Amino acid sequence: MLIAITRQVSPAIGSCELTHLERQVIDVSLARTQHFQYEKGLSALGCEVHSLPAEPDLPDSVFVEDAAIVLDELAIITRPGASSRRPEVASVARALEPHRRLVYIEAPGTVDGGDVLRVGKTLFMGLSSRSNPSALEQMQTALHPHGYTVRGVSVSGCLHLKSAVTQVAEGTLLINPNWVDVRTFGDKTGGDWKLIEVDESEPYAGNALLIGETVIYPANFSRTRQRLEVQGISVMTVDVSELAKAEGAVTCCSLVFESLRH
Ligand code: CIR
Repeated sequence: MLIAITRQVSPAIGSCELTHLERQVIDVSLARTQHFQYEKGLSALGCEVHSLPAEPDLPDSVFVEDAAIVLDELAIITRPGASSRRPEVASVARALEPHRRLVYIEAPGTVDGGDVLRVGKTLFMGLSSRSNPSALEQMQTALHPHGYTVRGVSVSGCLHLKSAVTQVAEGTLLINPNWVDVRTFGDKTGGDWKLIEVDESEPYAGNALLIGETVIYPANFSRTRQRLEVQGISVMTVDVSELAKAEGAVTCCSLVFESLRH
């Protein structure tokens, strides 16, 4: 069974961190409605949704993805790059504790979960304004014994690696070639990953959340969505326009993992 940890939208979301976007007014009530629809999408795809209560003092806390990286063997509790976001991790760690052994990233390491793309036993980690080589090294040390390879990847023009590239099907990645070097993903043992590029007019369209064989995907990227559907990928759209104003997208709002408890 899949578990999805989410967190309700903070009433303070209007004071979120912003790196590449101009601040716009966020309609908190609409953001909550959209977030609820997103949670319904997760449930419809078979996830048991564990929704944490809103954190009134933590504007970005709806973006739970950044607080942890959950693998079958353990969960890495991150040390987010933005200091305003560091208090978010304690409650996420508590929520994960019944499910996984926890390993903490220590200072001076910083990493946001949004920078970590897992494809099979390889983790690509964006070396962004949020995630640094010390955290990369700590991840390598923690994960190597479990057979994972952790590779640093340069990203530019976007907040996180997963703003630029995400997995949309077995062996297939959706990618914005202007934000990350496509050659990084050109080789894998046993053959290449198939790459689908976002439509040029939709630079933010690279973030999709794969659950089973369906992707949860923002409603406003119709051109890129067509590219996915032409490849036979099943797409469930959700309107996340208010969360997008906070520089968040669909992967950011959940931590999805297999329940190992019976
Ligand atoms: C931030 O700047 O940290 C938030 N406003 C947005 C975080 C989005 N998270 C993600 O893409 N994983």
